[in-house]
Amino acid sequence: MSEAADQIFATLKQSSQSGAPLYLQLRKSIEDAVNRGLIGPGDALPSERDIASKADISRVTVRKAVQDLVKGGILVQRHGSGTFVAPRMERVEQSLSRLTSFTEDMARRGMVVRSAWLDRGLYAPSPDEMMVLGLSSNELVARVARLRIANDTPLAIERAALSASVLPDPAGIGSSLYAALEMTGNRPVRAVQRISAANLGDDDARLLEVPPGIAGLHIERISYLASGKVIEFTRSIYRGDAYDFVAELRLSGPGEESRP
Ligand code: 16G
Repeated sequence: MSEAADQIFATLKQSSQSGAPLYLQLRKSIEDAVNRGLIGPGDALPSERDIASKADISRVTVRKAVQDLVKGGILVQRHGSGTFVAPRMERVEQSLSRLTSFTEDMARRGMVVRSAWLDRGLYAPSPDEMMVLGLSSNELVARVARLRIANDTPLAIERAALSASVLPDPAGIGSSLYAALEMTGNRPVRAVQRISAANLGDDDARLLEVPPGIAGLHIERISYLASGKVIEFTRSIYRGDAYDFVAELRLSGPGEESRP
C-alpha cells in the first residue's frame, strides 16, 4: 500500500480519540489527506478491503465514508477500476460587465474550447420563447443546445433560442454562436443576465461529470441588438464549483440614478 495511504491511517489513529462515529473519522482523514496534498487529483484510493483491514474497521464503515466523499465530489468512482481523488477544478473568474462569448472567454484564458451538441434544429416555439423573442405561433425558433467544455472539463450546459429568421440553419454555426451572429450583423451589443442557485438534476450532473444534487448556477441571458430587438434567449446551467461571477460596483455619482 502507498505511503499516502499510510498517512491517511496515521491521521485516522490520531483522530480516533475524538469519539465521533468511525465513518466520520475516516471521511475526515481522507478529506484532510486530499486538502493537505498527501493524495492528489487522479490518485487511486486503496481498495475498501485494504482500508478496512489497515484501519481495523468494517468494510461497511469504509463504504459509508467513501460514498459520502463521492457525493461531495471529493472522490470519483470508476466502474471496474476503483476510487480516485477527483480532478481539482480551477475556478473561472467571469466578469459580469462585459458581453463576451464562451469561446472568447476561454480563449482569453488560454484554454482549449470545444462543445458537444445536445440539440440543434428548428422547432415550434414554446410560450416562453414566443414571449421573450417576440415570435408568433406560426414562426419557428432555432434551438442550439451545447455542453461547453474547456481543457477537457465540461463547464456548462447552454440552451440558446433565437428566431429562425435570424438563424435559419442552427446546424451551421460552427464552434461559436456569437461569431456566426457577427457574420450576419446580428451579434448582440447588450444583455440582461439573471443568475440563480440550482441543485443539479441527474441528467445535467451526468453531462457535467459531477455528483447529482451538487450546487450549480442557473443563468438566463437575454441579449439585444443595438436596435433594441431581442436576439438571443439562453438558459444555462453552470457548474457551481467552477465559476465565480464578479461584478464591479461603484458609488453612484451626483445626478446618477442610485436605484437599480
Ligand atoms: C456565453 C453566454 C451565452 C452565449 C454564448 C455564446 C453566459 C452565461 N452565456 O456562454 O448566452 O450564447 O456565450 O458563445 O455567459 P459562443 O460564441 O462560444 O458559442
